[in-house]
Amino acid sequence: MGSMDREHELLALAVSIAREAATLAQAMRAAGVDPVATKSTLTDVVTAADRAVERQVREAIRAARPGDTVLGEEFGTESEAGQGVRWILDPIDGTVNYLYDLPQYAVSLAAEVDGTVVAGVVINAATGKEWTAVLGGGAFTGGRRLSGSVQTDLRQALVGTGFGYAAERRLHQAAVLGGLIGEIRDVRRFGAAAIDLCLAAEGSLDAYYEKGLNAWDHAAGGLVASEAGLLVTGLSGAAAGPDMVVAAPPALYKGLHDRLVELGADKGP
Ligand code: LIP
Repeated sequence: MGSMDREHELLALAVSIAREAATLAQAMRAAGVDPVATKSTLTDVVTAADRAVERQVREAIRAARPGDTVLGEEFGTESEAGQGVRWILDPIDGTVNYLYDLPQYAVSLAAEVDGTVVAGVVINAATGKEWTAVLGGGAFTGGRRLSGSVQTDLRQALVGTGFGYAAERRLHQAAVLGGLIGEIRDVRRFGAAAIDLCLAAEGSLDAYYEKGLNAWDHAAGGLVASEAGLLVTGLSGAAAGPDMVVAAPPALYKGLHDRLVELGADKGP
C-alpha cells in the first residue's frame, strides 16, 4: 500500500470515529452538562462528556487498530511519539463553550505516524461542520479545498487567539494582545483552538495565534491549516507547541510573527 493510501485510510477511520464521537457529545449536551471535576485551575473544567467521548474514541481505535496508541486530553498516553501510529485526541475542544452551550466546540482527532501528523479531522459537534486534511493531500471542508486568507495587509487582518486557564497567563496574553490590537483589523476569541485553526485554514480568520496549547488542541487543526497553505509554527524557529502556535498565510506570517516576538508572546507564565 502506498503511503498516501495509508494516510487516506487513517483519515477515513478518523472521520468515522470522530463523527460518532460528535454525535455522543451532542446527545450528552442535549441531556444537560455539569462539570465533574477541575484540572489546572478552578475554571479548567472537565465534564462527563469529555471522559465518555474519549473512552468511546479509544474503544473504537482499539477495535479497528489494536496495535496503535492514543494520546488523549483526559486519559493521557501509554506511549511517546515516534513509535508507529499514535492518535492524538481532544474529545471536546472548547470545553467551557460546551459547558455554556455555546456552539463552538469540537472533536479533534489526528493520526501521527513515527512522530509526524499525517491525517486529521476536526468536527464542530454543535453544528456538524467538518474539516479534514492529509499530509501532502490538502485540506477540505464540505468538499471544498481550502487555501486560507488572501489578505496581505496585517492592518486589515482579523486575527483569532485564546487565553489560558491561569489568571497570570491571561494577564500576560492580554498585555500581548494590547500591543497588537491597534495594528490589526480586530481580534476574535471563539474558545476552541482546533476550530480557530480550521477557520484560519478556510479564510474565515486571516490568522491565529495562541500560547499554551497542548498537542491535542492543535494536532488536527494545525494539519488542516498547513495543508491550506498557512505557515504553522512557534516563534523564532521553534515548532508549534505549548509556548506558541501561530498560523498565518505567507503574506501575513512575517509581520505577525515578528510582532509577537517583539511583544514576548511566547514568554511569560
Ligand atoms: C481550549 C482551547 C482554547 C483555549 C482555551 C482552552 P480545552 O481547550 O481550545 O483555544 O483558549 O483556554 O485551552 O481546554 O477546551 O480543550
